Amino acid sequence: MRIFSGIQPTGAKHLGNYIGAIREYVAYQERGDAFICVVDLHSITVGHDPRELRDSTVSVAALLFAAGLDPERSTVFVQSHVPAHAEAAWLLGSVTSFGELRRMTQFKEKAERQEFVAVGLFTYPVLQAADILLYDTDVVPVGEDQRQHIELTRDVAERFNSRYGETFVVPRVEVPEIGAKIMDLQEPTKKMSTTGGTEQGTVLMLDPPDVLRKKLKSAVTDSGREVVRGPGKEGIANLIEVLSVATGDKPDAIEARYADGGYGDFKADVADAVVELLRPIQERYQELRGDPAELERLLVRGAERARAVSAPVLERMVDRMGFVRRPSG
Ligand code: ATP
Ligand code: LTN
Repeated sequence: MRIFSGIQPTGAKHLGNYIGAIREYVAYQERGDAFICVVDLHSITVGHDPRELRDSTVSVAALLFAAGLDPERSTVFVQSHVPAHAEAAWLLGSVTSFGELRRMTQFKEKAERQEFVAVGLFTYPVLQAADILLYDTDVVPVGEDQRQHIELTRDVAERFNSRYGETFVVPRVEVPEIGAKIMDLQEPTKKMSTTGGTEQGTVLMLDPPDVLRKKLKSAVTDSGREVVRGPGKEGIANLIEVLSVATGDKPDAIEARYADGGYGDFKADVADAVVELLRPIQERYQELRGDPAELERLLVRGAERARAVSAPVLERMVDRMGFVRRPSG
């Protein structure tokens, strides 16, 4: 089984990214062949700072290895190192309609926050479809917010296959059962996000323990004292999911354990669990960042493997679409 997912090198990665996505990539490598791409070409679609892009690309790659992606089993690579992505995106642009892209909620939300709305922000999902389809991907693990983009990818793949003949594997989306949408701790009706959330409500994977504790203990809850999920209890429900993922205990068991013990002890336990969850990742991250030559070596190897797998798929696209065969070399 081939899995593929992408993560942007923008903003610091947060607990939602870890629980909804990164943790899943790591789990999937037990079941199949994982390709995880740091999507730098996507990250330039909203105004970016060139001085930061290089560092954040390497930082996110280091975080992926630190979180448990094993370079022997999985392929972690940088999107711009494999030019086939941009090329395939151009080709798929003719198999995707304006109307389809106009309906994408991520575009609508992000465009609203921009003064300058780049064409690249509009065609972002086409590049995402290219990422996925170039690897004959079976499963795309993502958080809930990406479901619509994967549905579009499926539609584009099916349309291409019916216009030009069987070319692509049609991938399926998988979102985790628990933690597919971690909420902002201060505004628990909005997803946790570095671009659209609150600073205090966004737990960063690299926040030091005292900051983690402070953010989690000051999470907005409700005026009750029952640790249960339910209407009006988004804040508590969110913390139950976080604790469930951090400890491996089922949400029902957590509700039973804290019953009506009040929020204080519960929040303190969530804070401790998150600190322990992130501690080993933070330690490995620091070690990796201390060895830039090794990181570079890992990314060179990742790019080589990604090129080898995607090249024949791009060939297939070019061929089916009727382009004159390319001179070799
Ligand atoms: P942000 O909202 O912070 O800008 P993002 O969603 O735009 O992040 P990425 O960092 O590329 O961009 O996301 C990587 C993965 O994390 C995606 O699969 C996405 O679905 C998932 N993800 C993002 N936010 C959350 C969240 N709050 N809960 C669960 N999963 C999330
Ligand atoms: N759009 C995604 C990032 C992304 C991705 C992908 C996810 C780019 N290419 C391919 C899965 C598969 C996001 O904003 N999180």
